[in-house]
Amino acid sequence: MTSPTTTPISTGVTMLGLGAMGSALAARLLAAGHPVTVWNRSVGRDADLVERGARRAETVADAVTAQPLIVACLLRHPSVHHTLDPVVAQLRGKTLVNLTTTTPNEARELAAWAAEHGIDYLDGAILAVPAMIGSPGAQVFYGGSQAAFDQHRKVLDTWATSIFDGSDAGRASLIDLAMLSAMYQMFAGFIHGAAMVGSEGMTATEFAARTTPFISAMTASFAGFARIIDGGDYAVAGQQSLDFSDLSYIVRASDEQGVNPATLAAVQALIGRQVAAGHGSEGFSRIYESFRAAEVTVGGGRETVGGSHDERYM
Ligand code: FVH
Repeated sequence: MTSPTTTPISTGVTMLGLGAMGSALAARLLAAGHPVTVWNRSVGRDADLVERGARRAETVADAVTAQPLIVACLLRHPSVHHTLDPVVAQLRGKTLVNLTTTTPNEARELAAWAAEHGIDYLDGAILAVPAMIGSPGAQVFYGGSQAAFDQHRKVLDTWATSIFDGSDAGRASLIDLAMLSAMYQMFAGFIHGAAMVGSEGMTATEFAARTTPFISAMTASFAGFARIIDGGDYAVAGQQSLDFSDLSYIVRASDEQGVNPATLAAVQALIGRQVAAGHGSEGFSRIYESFRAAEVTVGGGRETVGGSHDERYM
């Protein structure tokens, strides 16, 4: 006798926010066979999803009562409160996965708000563009409720590789924004270089072709910098010293070409601060110390010194 087969029940998901990313997430859920309810602040963005099988909710209240798992993919932190505060009573007992980009502290604020109202909260940070959703290169970092992560892992994995970064709801955002900071500063560096050679007629396309292999090779240095930063000894032998890394000649060259050297001048200022403090013979990763806000010991703990931006970092 054969045992009866059971059809796995797919979790029903409500998607709040149907911008480029919310629509991609909802489409992927539909493709994976999940019942999906959709809501968007302004009308007309759900037509394609409804055609593919999503159920349109006319109001946020209708949307959050329709399914056990609520996913928000809105613009910024205020839009989450703007959307969810009026329906907080209906959210009690549900799971909220917030994929809206926020700062770490904003994510923690939302987690505290959710806890106060009996909502299981998971904060997510998406490392992908909409076209990557459902493909192997996409990643989403999560922080907050481990129970929510474990229970809904199957849903989360339809979008991307899911990585749980612990119970601190702000941690996923912190890692995400730190990675974006690295990326944007690299992009700005490339564009500054393109402006330098562009001042004498080289196209950005040619500069990209010349620069890409070099910069790709340079990323291999990250691991070495990281070892020194984590070890805390910036004087380890065999490194290029900060004295050697003086960038003022590149700043001057940029200026001479009529190209704003602001990004590089900022790096030079970080170097200069460490050289002025007597660390010129140490390695480039010493500028890590220039990034850290001044701290004082208060009652056995560390506390950031208040005051203006310049007072804290310069
Ligand atoms: N798109 C991307 O590549 C990035 C990848 C990394 C993660 N981000 C974050 O995802 C959030 C949503 O991004 P998006 O690309 O979907 O953004 P938009 O296409 O601009 O759609 C924004 C949606 O938010 C709704 N919205 C805005 N303000 C409010 C509000 N006050 N109340 C309710 N909803 C609001 C907006 O609605 P509407 O303008 O159509 O009425 C859209 O649905 C975002 O955090 C990225 O940082 C994406």
